Amino acid sequence: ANTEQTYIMIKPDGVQRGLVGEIIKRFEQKGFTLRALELKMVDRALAEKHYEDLSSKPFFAGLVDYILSGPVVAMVWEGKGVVLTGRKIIGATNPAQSEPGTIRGDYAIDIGRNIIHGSDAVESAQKEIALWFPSGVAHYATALAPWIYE
Ligand code: YYY
Ligand code: MG
Repeated sequence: ANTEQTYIMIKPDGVQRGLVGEIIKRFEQKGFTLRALELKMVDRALAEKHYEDLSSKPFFAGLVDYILSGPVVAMVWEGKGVVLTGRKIIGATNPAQSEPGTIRGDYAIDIGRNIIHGSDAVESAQKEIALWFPSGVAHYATALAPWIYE
C-alpha cells in the first residue's frame, strides 16, 4: 500500500557534514511523505537497542560510540515501496561498493562513517519506528497524492 513506512536516520557524520538538507531533499523529491522528524542526542541504551542484532559483531562497540558522537536526525518516511526504495536511495552498506547517485555513493568513503541508516525490511521498519517514535507519527492528508500515485 501507499502507507508503507520506513525509519531513516542521518547519523552524526551526516549532520556534522551539513548533509541534512540534501538527504531530506532526495526523499522529498522522490515523492515520499515525511511523517516524523527529530534532531536528538541518542543515549547508549537506545543506540544498543537499535543495533541489538549486531551486538556480537566486532564493530558493535565502535558503531554505538559513533552513533553517540553527536546528534542524529531521526525520521519516518512513507510511501509505496519506501523500505526497499529507501535502501536504494541510500546505497550499499560499504560506501566503497555504493553506486554513484546513492547517498553513500556520493558522500561517504568508510563503512564506519556511512552517513545514514535505513530500515532493511517492513518488519524491522515497524520495530524501529516504535523504538524511535514511541508516541507515534504525524497523520495528515497530502494534496499531491493523485499526482504521485496512479
Ligand atoms: O543496514 P546497513 O546500515 O546498510 O548495514 P548493517 O549490516 O545493518 O550494519 C549497520 C551498520 O554497522 C552499518 O551501516 C555500518 C556498520 N558496519 C560496520 O561498521 N562494519 C561492518 N563490517 C558492517 C557494518
Ligand atoms: Mg541494517
